[in-house]
Amino acid sequence: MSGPKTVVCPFCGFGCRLLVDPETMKVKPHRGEPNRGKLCPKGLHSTEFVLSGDRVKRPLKREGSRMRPVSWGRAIDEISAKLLEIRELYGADAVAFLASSKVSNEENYLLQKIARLFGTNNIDNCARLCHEASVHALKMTVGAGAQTNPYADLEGFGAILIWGYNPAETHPVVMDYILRARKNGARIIVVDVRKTRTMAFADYGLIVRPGTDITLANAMMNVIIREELHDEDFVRGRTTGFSEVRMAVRKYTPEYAEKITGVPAGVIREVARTFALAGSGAVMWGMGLTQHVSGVENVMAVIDLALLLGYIGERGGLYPMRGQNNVQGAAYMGALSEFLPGYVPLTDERFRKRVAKIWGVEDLPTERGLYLTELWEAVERGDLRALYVVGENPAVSEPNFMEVRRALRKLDLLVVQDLFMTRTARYAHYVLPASAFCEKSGSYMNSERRIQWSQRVCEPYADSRPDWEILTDLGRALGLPGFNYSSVEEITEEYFRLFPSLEERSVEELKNGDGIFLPRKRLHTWEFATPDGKARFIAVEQVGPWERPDGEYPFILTTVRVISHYNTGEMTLRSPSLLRLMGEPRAVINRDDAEKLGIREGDWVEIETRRGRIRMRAGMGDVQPGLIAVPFHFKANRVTSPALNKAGTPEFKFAAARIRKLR
Ligand SMILES: Nc1nc2c(c(=O)[nH]1)N[C@H]1C(S)=C(S)[C@@H](COP(=O)(O)OP(=O)(O)OC[C@H]3O[C@@H](n4cnc5c(=O)[nH]c(N)nc54)[C@H](O)[C@@H]3O)O[C@H]1N2
Ligand SMILES: Nc1nc2c(c(=O)[nH]1)N[C@H]1C(S)=C(S)[C@@H](COP(=O)(O)OP(=O)(O)OC[C@H]3O[C@@H](n4cnc5c(=O)[nH]c(N)nc54)[C@H](O)[C@@H]3O)O[C@H]1N2
Ligand code: SF4
Ligand SMILES: [Mo]
Repeated sequence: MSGPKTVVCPFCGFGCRLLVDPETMKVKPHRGEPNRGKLCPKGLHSTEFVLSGDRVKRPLKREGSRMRPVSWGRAIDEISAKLLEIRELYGADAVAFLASSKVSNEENYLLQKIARLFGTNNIDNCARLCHEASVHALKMTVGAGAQTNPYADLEGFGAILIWGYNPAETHPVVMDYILRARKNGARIIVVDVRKTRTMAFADYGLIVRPGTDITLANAMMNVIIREELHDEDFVRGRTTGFSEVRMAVRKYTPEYAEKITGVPAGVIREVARTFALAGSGAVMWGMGLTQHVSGVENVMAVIDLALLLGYIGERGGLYPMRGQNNVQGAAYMGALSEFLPGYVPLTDERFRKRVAKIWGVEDLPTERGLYLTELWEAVERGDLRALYVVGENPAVSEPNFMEVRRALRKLDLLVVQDLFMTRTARYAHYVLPASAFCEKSGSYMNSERRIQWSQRVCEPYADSRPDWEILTDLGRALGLPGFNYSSVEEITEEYFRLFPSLEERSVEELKNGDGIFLPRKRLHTWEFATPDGKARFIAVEQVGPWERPDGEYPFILTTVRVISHYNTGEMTLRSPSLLRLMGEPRAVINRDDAEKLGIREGDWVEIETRRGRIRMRAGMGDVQPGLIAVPFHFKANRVTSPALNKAGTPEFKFAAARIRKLR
């Protein structure tokens, strides 16, 4: 008798748990934390892409322009031989590995272990395209690069400030927490460049001009400091650098900010007061802040705002809402080119040597590896020769993807380990079929840093294998020490040993409860994770964007998400139920702009930037004049800007563009 199995949703970083019936593969919501009996349509239909029949069935090898089946043994032997040959000829840094925010902690842990034992820190994942700016800003200000509080805390706060983030489409179940907070009296403030679905639930909806968020945040701080609404005890006792912020925001009066941001000065004053007088509050943010050349500074500005009010610990929280179901886990497991597991810097000799010892070697490489977004130029320069991709689709998700595709074609070795023949897999020399989330067990970490166990529901499809099994074989074939895992739990136990707060916990405990928070439920309650225990204010000035509208390209192109599509579409487009719910993505423009250009709802339009053009249908919507909002899924990255911020994240949210009606 097999009852329903508990698995972690394979889509967004909120981290719902699903109950899946192994007989029918039908999904129901789990009643426990964090989703409490709720799911969005993606979770509800998440087994459909697994069963789509469109999966890669067996390992494939390129022969000329064709892909031919090859045995697992031969594929692994040939791939490892080629990797070793490239290392011999060009050094370990001529190889890079891309980990996946879709695979388990154990699998990410193994891949970064392979990279580092192989001799390179060229290991990265799509966090780079996403919240890496938040990680850098949080590290510098509060000392730890992750969400500070659990979702449950949201329900008790006096205000929630939602900035460049549209959870009604992107994390539907967190809306439940936000709406309960509102019922409990919280004031909801949303800042975006267009009227979003989330704004429909807000007390205040502020429409800013794209890329002017620092000005708005500084103006709010200007009001709070001038009116002495900040928490003086907190600022004095628990922070440093306040006087610099006070100086820096002096010129950002609401009247000045109105000119830059378009938000009326009176509204800035009212919202600043409302947020300050709420007594407690959360700041939640998303890609509207991070995907700018000023991404790191944007995030610092909203952190400063929270620090000013002492909205930390019991009185508030910082919520960089993570995108993919295991992007937080991939980062904690060390699948980032500038950090060891636990976001520990590569230069921390004590920790690095401890990890090396557990792995059976003397030391690990110390130089930062390439960012995901730096790989393509490295290929062009001839520095990077081989790329091993697990569960990512950079041929669609990277900015200016025509350049990326050119680089993929130039590689001596491209291995893609995925469920499907993705756009990226089309360039591969080897494609290795991975088993899907419900065909394997393992642990995942959601945005609130809750590690949850996911049970295996069914047998692996065709000749596919769980990622951890493939990587165990690869590690062994490369001659790396310690790659003789015979169960996923052995890997769980190994990563538990890296984190002091997990040392006393057991895999059994993880399997049976509502998960384990790493390192604990709430961060910074008494002390910040910085060397002196104090948070650091960092004053920031408005910077960017990289490219500005001009006579030739008078519009601003931003890229956004819609509820029924997911990232590059490989999973959602293979789900019949989701396909029925999906509309065709449309480029949304302002009615007045449309009228001037003779564009009507549903017309085909061409959008052009300095990188190229895309065609799609137009939609009329609540966007400000001069803005085009395009769903990013599928083709937007043919034209987006390649400019990167300090954390290596591209400016997906701002490009100079023009639009015309097609006849
Ligand atoms: N349905 C669905 N859900 C998803 C995903 C998906 O593809 N589909 N992807 C998952 C992933 S990987 C992630 S990272 C999350 C992302 O979740 P979000 O961060 O909510 O996603 P986006 O729609 O990319 O961007 C959020 C908002 O930023 C606004 N914005 C753009 N430019 C600016 C600006 O200059 N200032 C301000 N203030 N706002 C701006 C946009 O209008 C948009 O409403 O979603 C996750 N969930
Ligand atoms: N213009 C624009 N571009 C963007 C963004 C934007 O807002 N605007 N957002 C960026 C962001 S935030 C992100 S996170 C990226 C996302 O970029 P990607 O991570 O490249 O996109 P996904 O479509 O999520 O790709 C996940 C892949 O994992 C595979 N997969 C699923 N489960 C498994 C498994 O168990 N094992 C293996 N091996 N593979 C599996 C899927 O089939 C799919 O091919 O896109 C970025 N690109
Ligand atoms: S809200 Fe996110 S985690 Fe929950 S069911 Fe939807 S996609 Fe899955
Ligand atoms: Mo993301």
